[in-house]
Amino acid sequence: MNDGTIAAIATPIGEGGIGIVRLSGPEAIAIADQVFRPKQGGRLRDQKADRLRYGRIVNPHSEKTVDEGLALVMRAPYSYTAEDVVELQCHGGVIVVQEVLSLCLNAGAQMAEPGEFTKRAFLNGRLDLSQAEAVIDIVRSPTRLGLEVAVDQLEGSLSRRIKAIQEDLYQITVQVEASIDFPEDDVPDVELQQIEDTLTRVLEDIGELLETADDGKILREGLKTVITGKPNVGKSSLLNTLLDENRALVTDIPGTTRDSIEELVNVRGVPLRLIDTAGIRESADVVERLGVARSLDLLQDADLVLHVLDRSEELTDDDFEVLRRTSNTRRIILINKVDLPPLWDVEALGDVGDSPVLEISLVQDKAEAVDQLSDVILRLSGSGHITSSAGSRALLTRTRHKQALQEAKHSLNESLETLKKGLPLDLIAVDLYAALEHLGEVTGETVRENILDRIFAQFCIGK
Ligand SMILES: Nc1nc2c(ncn2[C@@H]2O[C@H](COP(=O)(O)OP(=O)(O)OP(=O)(O)O)[C@@H](O)[C@H]2O)c(=O)[nH]1
Ligand SMILES: [Mg+2]
Repeated sequence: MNDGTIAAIATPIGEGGIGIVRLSGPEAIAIADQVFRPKQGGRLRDQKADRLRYGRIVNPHSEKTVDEGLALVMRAPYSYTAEDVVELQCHGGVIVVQEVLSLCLNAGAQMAEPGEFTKRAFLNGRLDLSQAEAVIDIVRSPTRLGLEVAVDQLEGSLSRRIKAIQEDLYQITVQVEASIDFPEDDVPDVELQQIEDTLTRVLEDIGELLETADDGKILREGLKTVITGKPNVGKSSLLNTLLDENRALVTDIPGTTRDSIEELVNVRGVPLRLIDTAGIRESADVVERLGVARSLDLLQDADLVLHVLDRSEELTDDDFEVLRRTSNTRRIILINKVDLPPLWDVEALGDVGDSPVLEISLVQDKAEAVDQLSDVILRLSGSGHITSSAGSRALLTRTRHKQALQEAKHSLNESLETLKKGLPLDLIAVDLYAALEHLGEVTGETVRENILDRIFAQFCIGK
């Protein structure tokens, strides 16, 4: 797949200052020469690299001008893909950019697959796999902190950690291989102890990395936070308050919210995917029942639940039903409407486990409510420390990384067991190689083609 020349629109479709069509591959410059006429004459293929040329983009059959624009030539290996790359910059309009792309395709380029530019950068050895993944994380990053982590990863923070672990394992492998070659020699005890120490240290390193997986996932995807409670308790008011805009309808009619609404909120650097849901109650209304069913589904895979209760109304079975359903989830209980005369107090809730309980008003003191809630969210999401140290360390940002490291850990635990049982050294070789292979999956050394396709399919076309 890596030998053709690909083309794609690299800028978002819509009106903008400029639109860019990007070409990459051996014929990139020749194709650009077919459709681009430099104002000063000559051809792109004869010019020095890394120079912008002003000129006309034309239909080569009629020489008719499609737009005026600039051409930027980058020669292999000094480009994003490490291949010859040309960027044709024209005016940023929906039709004009598509016209320029068509010209390139007619001149012999193939339409790029999603993520194909980055995939080529990986296949050509310019980025490893975790760095390529960081590219999409940079584009999608929901907060500045997430961006910092992604940029670190692009610069190799995770790759370096993995490589260091691999180095240690290679060292052991060499020792083990040596003992296999000379089976009659007894391996000295010192050496066995050394191997055991290194294995233990590597396991600790892997354990440390695995501990970062939750933070990494939160920073990349956001903490899935579901606001729940019976109707009219103030769930939509809470969404609006945290968003600081009137996103959801708020009325004093119970059952106002029918469908769930999701918005991204930045709580002191921690991204929350905040979801307002329909109030949970028994209802005869078909639409409301569908909304309630959806709310219950959302509760199933929430990372965090914000359970809102109304202190100015008697507690009902619906309140206790929601408490029961969320008892095994990380949750915060928000006793709302404390500006109104109370009809019950915290004790009435019974045992709520270790869920923090806050008393708030979303009408009288919004800022105070947001402050209190932010403190608790930071503490509870286990991400208070993310904000202080995320930029300075490697984080596992994907389930893929986590799985690979868990498998590596498993193999290494096996080899440690074998070693401790005093069994022949060559028995641990298999597990060592398995661990090395799993570690290589993170950086893409040992990853299979179908996995690669899945990873790059998440990218947009032109990236
Ligand atoms: N006095 C007082 N009223 C509040 C407070 N929070 C919300 N309300 C009012 O309570 C009513 C219901 O608020 P919503 O935010 O729509 O409640 P909800 O839980 O989303 O309701 P449903 O969508 O019907 O499930 C509105 O009239 C709000 O203005 C509060 O802290 N104090
Ligand atoms: Mg609502």
